[in-house]
Amino acid sequence: MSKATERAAPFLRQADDFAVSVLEGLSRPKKSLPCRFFYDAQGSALFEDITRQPEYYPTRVEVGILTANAMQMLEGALGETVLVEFGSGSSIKTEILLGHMRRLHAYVPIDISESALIDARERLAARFSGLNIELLLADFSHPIELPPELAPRPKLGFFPGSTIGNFVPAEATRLLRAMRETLSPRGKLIIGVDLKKDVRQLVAAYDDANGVTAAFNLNLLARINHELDGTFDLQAFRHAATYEPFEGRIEMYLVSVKDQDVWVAGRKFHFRAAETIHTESAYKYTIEEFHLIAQAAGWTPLRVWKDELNLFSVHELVA
Ligand code: AVJ
Repeated sequence: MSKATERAAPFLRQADDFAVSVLEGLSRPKKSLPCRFFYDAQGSALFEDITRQPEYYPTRVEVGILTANAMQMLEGALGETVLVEFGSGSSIKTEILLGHMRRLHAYVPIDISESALIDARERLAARFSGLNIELLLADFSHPIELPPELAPRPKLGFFPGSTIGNFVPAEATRLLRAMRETLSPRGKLIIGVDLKKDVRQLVAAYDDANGVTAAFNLNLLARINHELDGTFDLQAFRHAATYEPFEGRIEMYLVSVKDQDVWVAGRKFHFRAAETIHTESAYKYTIEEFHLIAQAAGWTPLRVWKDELNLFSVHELVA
């Protein structure tokens, strides 16, 4: 394989994954699209804008919990500790932890996006000169073998943002089991989990008055138009967010406002009026419910930190 093709491989793989997954998801009787595809450049910018909306409490509340409790969370993190972040540096949250880790052997962000890893390294190297940053291009939903010189060291995993909520409980358990294998032996995990609360507050967080979440959701159709020659009319779909109390999750949809045909990559898809495309689930847990998930994955929950309104939680798990 030529050097150029070798370099292009991860991107070609991702492009192929996008095309196959979109065509498969739109072919289902109940159409759906994987939420991981939200985060093209425009989607990532829109998500940053969502975190600034008054209704979207998770980010600012989690930042508050991390800021108030980082010293406790990092107790015992010795000079030989390796900080492993699942997902490339989540910017301010990672910086809060790194700012309290005077001595750290290495910071290892793991992501399937090479560009996100490179951005993370540039951003953090500028702020933390001398920090040993080792990028790992990998899919952390499977156990990852860390480099031999890191593996035997104490490892502190970091998985903020309640991204665990995007997985159905059985998948969340599988993901947490993979993380435990990656971090073992001598592994701990600091993980953010959004808590169950008043339904109106939950729904408002996924349907902000300024319409930024609506734009974030609709951007997925714009991405399909750009990358797969799609013909979605973004005026003919609308954003919807509901809370499913039995499942304990927010569900986001794009709703077709009329009968219409849409072409994607040369394939025709029919949408009936009011037909939906499921684009994301965000599970909300009680502390006890999340502990059951973590224990099913072989973790032992130790401490939990919450905000004073019990909106969000950060858990310490030990392998
Ligand atoms: C980045 C996955 C944690 O589920 O709350 C925000 C994504 N979706 N608003 C979440 C999201 C709609 C967010 N995560």
